[in-house]
Parts: sequence; structure tokens; C-alpha cells
Amino acid sequence: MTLKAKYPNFRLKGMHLLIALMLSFSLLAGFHNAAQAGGTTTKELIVNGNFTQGMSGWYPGGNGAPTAVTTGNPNIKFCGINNCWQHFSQNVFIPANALSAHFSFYVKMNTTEVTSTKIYDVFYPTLDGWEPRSMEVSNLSKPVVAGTWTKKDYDLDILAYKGKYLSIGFQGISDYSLPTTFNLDSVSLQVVVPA
Ligand SMILES: [Ca+2]
Repeated sequence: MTLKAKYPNFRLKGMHLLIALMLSFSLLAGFHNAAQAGGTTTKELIVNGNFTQGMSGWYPGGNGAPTAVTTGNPNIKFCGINNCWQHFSQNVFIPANALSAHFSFYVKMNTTEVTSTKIYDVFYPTLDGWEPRSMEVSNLSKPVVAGTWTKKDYDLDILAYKGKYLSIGFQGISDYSLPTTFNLDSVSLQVVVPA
């Protein structure tokens, strides 16, 4: 009696064993990969956020564009004139697997306004048309006066933006007298994604 006759399913059983082993290795490899993927990495989404390339990557709106300051530390100047409405923005793509996002920028203000009760000149970011006014700087933001760079931070709720484009913009507005200058630098939108 041959081996094959005695064990007609030998080859089949052998194949089953092989498949079982392969599955086991695959599962082990899967677990190994999952363990590696437990880490995260941070990605910067803003292009030319430090303005070393002038206005490149940013698109003006409002009734006038802000201007690139190229002497010394490159940054962007909003207003400094009366009756100002200057805006620019760029679109960033939020990865579908983003876990969280942090938005920040630096702003500097010099104002000739003297009131301590009413906002006449103001600067703030726009996120997808929405205005996180907690990040605004105005003629009432007295700690920012006298040309001190101040960092503004915001933890963005990205649930609505995953896998979509988000418009990141800034606008400066001033009234008809006593001008204010707002300078913008180091714009950052960092997302945390699985490694
Ligand atoms: Ca003013």
C-alpha cells in the first residue's frame, strides 16, 4: 500500500497545514505592524508659513492684499492705512487619517488708536470662513502694542475637515482714522497622523 493510498488526503492536509502556518505568520506580522503603527508623526500643512518666499502660496482677497515685508525677518504686513480690509488665504488638505490638528501664528501690532473701550482696528484668522475670534488682535489688545511678537494657538477640531480642503486665511480691518499695523509670521497648521 502506497503512502498516497493509505493517506488519500495527505497532500490536502499538508496544504491546509501550510496555509495555517502562512496565516499564523501573517497574523503575527499584522500584530507586529500594528504595534509599529501605534506611533504617530506630525506633519506641517502650511506652505510658506514663514514667508521667506514672500506671498507665494497665499492668495489675496478683501479689497486689497497685505504686503510682504522682505527686509530683516520676512513677514506679512496688514493695514497700516485707514479704511483697510486686507485678506489672504491658502487651501490645505486635511489627511483623512488625521488624529488632531494645531493651528498657530505670530502677530505683532502697532496702533495709533487711543480708545480703551471700542474695537476700531482688528486682525484675526479665518478658518473655512469661520472666525475664531479668541485669536483676534485689536486696538484693545494692549499687551500686544509696541511691536512685540505674540504667539496665538488654537487646537482645531478637525472632524468636519478630514479628507477635505480647509481654507486658512487672515484678515486685517481698520476704520477711517488712526491707523493700525498688524504683522503676521510663522503660520503653522500641524496635523498628527499615524506613523
Ligand atoms: Ca483706526
